[in-house]
Amino acid sequence: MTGPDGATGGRARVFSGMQPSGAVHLGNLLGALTSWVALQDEADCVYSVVDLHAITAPDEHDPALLQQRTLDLAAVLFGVGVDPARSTLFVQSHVREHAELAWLFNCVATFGELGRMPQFKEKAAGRDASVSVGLFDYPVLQTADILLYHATKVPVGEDQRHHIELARDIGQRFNHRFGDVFTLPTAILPPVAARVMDLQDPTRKMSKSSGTVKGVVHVLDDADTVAAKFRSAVTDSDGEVRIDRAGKPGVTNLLEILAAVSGRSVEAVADEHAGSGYGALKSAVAEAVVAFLAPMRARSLELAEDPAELQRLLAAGADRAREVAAPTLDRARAAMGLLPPA
Ligand code: AQP
Repeated sequence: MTGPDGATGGRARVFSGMQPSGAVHLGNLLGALTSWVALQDEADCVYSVVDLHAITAPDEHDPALLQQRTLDLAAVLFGVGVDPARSTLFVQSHVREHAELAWLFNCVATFGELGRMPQFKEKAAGRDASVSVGLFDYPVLQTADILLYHATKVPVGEDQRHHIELARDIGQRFNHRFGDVFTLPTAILPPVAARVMDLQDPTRKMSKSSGTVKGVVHVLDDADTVAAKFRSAVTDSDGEVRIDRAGKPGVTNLLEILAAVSGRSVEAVADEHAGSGYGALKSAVAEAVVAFLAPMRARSLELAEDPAELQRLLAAGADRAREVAAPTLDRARAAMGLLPPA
């Protein structure tokens, strides 16, 4: 049975998005996608390839590459286990309600709160005057993405925590001023590997657009490439395997990755490897990651060979998404006093 928010059978609604801004990496997978897939068993899940977010990037915008990356990302999302029979997966720009609701929220969000977002500060660092307004406004569009679907849970990595809190604040302010339209969301972070670090610079998060070449492990990397990246991972010089996020970020990152891909706690993994050298630890992580990625990689590559089928699945997803998004937007427009078209 479908409820007023479009959720079926009284299940919780989940929303999350991923930008087609480069190849999907282990941070995206362990921070967010593993939860995306797991939540399908218990919730009504809506997932999106958020292409309107990808065009906020301060770097070059290549239209042909964006289209290719949008399809490539869809193939990986289905390949890692997003199931089109149980979940809705669509391209953000195919559901125009996202952009329109973002405008309404622009008139509720404040300049001050957006300026405090750590991700904007990082991405705009040193070039404030030349970054796009879109980059500044990114969290408002993200608020629209989430609130359009009445999502209560948003599975994301640690770097998105502030954006989800902002989405709550904007939703709450809207409801307070104009009446109860929106459900307030909560971020769902994984118990381990919520912030996977770059293997070459473990003080920085692994990233699609700003990572190092050898420090970012991609879901589509072959086994030899994965092994080589872990072999050259930067650690430290004291030679002791133990958890210490501040003092030993490289080793701790390896332990967290191993824990996440083997479904164990980071403490158990650290105990097991306490007497090992770094070389043995790196081999164990590489082996576990290769085994973890292999089936996802194979499925993603197979799906990428049939772009017409991907487009068909995405179009069906957009139709389903619109069924929830359109009435939500109508309620928001009415609450704000925008005259409905005759
Ligand atoms: N290093 C990470 N560790 C854990 N989770 C991560 N995520 C991103 N990096 C890590 C999570 O992956 C999802 C993807 O979000 P996005 O596509 O909006 O990109 P992002 O958060 O800005 O991360 P990227 O991969 O570094 O992309 P670019 O380079 O384009 O900015 C989110 O849930 C995020 O938390």
